[in-house]
Amino acid sequence: MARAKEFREQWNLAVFPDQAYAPLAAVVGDSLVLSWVNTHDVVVMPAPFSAPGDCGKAKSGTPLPVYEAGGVSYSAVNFTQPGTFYAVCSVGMHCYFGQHQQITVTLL
Ligand SMILES: [Cu+2]
Repeated sequence: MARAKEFREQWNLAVFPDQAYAPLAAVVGDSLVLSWVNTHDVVVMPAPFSAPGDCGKAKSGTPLPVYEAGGVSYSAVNFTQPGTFYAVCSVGMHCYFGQHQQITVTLL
């Protein structure tokens, strides 16, 4: 069995095209840690979700718990089932400014 991966990403605005979050491909058992130092959050939105058109719905997403350590805020999610969903920041216009990522989780 493949060793589970822990993906780690800085969670910030992605205003410019070269900052855009590439879709993340994970398998069940992997996890993702998003960390930031400014005011952000992480909500999970089900597919289909497309930005910027659906950014207005971000407030209806499922928020992930936010933890803090040493001045850094972070959220973590363990992928327990296959599917496609989106991690989105619901603060202000952040989603419109590129703070969203498609995550696809597959079985091994
Ligand atoms: Cu944000």
